[in-house]
Amino acid sequence: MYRHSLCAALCALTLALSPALALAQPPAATKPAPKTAGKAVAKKATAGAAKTITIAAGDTMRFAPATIRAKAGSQVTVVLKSTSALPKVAMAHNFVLLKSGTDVPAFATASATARDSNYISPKLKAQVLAATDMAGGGESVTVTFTAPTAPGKYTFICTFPAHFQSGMVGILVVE
Ligand SMILES: [Cu+2]
Repeated sequence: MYRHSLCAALCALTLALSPALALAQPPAATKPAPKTAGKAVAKKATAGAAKTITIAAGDTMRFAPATIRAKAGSQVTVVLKSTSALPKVAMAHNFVLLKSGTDVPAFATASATARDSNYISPKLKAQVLAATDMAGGGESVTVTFTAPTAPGKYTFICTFPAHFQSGMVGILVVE
């Protein structure tokens, strides 16, 4: 009786474990998969410094958010989305990040009339760290750049005529 019940118990145990055993031993073909996944994760982690920041701007002529952050020397992608309901000729926005020490009002004034060069003053373009094209309502424009290596606050503006003067300005905090 004892033997019989022991056998029954063992058999039941074996039966209960067999699916688990089968699962614990994946077919050889699937073995490399976790390795590949591990590598992909490692790559992503290395490129983890890259950061995408989405900024919206509409007819109120404000960047939302107006303060963005990045690690010094990191890769940053800024996506500027215009939510304007007006025609592009009347309301377009860009993102222009300027070197520290730039005379921002002078840059904005000179660039507002530089329509042929995408509203970036050719004379002052050396002050630009990164700039997108102009985005009309419903459009998105993107720029990828390396954040300055010196921590600090960097100004970005929209150079569409009168927008900076209306308050379309923001700060990139490099930390
Ligand atoms: Cu604008």
